[in-house]
Amino acid sequence: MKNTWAIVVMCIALTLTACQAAPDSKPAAAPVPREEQSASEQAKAKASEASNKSSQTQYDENDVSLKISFDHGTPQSKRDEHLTLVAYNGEGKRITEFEDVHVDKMHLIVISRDLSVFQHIHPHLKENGEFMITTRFPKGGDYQLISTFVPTGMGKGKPAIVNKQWVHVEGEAPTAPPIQPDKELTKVVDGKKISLSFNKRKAGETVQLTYRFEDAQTKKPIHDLEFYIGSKGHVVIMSEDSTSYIHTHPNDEASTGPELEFDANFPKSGKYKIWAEFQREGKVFLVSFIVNIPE
Ligand SMILES: [Cu+2]
Repeated sequence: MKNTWAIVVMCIALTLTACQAAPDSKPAAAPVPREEQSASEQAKAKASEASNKSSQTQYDENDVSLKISFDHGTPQSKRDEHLTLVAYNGEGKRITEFEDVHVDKMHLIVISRDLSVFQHIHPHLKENGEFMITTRFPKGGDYQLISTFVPTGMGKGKPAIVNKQWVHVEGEAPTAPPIQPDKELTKVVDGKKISLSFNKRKAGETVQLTYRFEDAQTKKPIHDLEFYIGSKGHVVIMSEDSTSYIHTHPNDEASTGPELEFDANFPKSGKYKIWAEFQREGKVFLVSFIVNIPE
């Protein structure tokens, strides 16, 4: 049973990764003129324009759209915001049944444009097909809402739907420090020392990320990581320009530490922020790093 679950988790992980990589790989795969740089730059600009538009119009490549609304109308920072999310099929009919994706029916990732705010929350599904969740935006500004879900009857093996939308949150918006790659990929969180290493850093190829855990005081390796929402770890990656999103899970869900390996494909060179969530002794902990991925 455990094995079956691990395989299911891995399958979902693979489809998620494949699905999320797709929108960003499209511009690169498009027939870009062979000639000078300016032509390819134009193509790039067009592609990014298209992706911006798509987030605003709730476009989804699978014909499924998602309407997100706020009880207060316009969301504001530093107060409870009640969100309602409703999915519609290609004919505009409300979808009411969903499969589990890592235990929950929907995963909602909230990331501010400056990458300083990260939330991974799980809206609750009502019988009428409305997903509801209450959250707080710590400051004003633009946020990307990334919802992952699988409507029932979508067909086996189909990738989960990853819907991305921007929302503007009213309120004071202090400027965040510019995104700077971390010099050292080691941090101490709640008494745990967490290190991240790469087998290589290269855009457009599968790269292996290894997280290592040890007790910050005793230096003893940690061997008792637990499942958190159906996985031993959730790694979410966003490019500096907020267009490339990756969500990946450990290659070996049976591992409990001290190391967990993840595969990821960074579609293009540049700076990325990487958030990772793990659980130990019933407590979830989050660690983030900023890295540079060369060409
Ligand atoms: Cu995950």
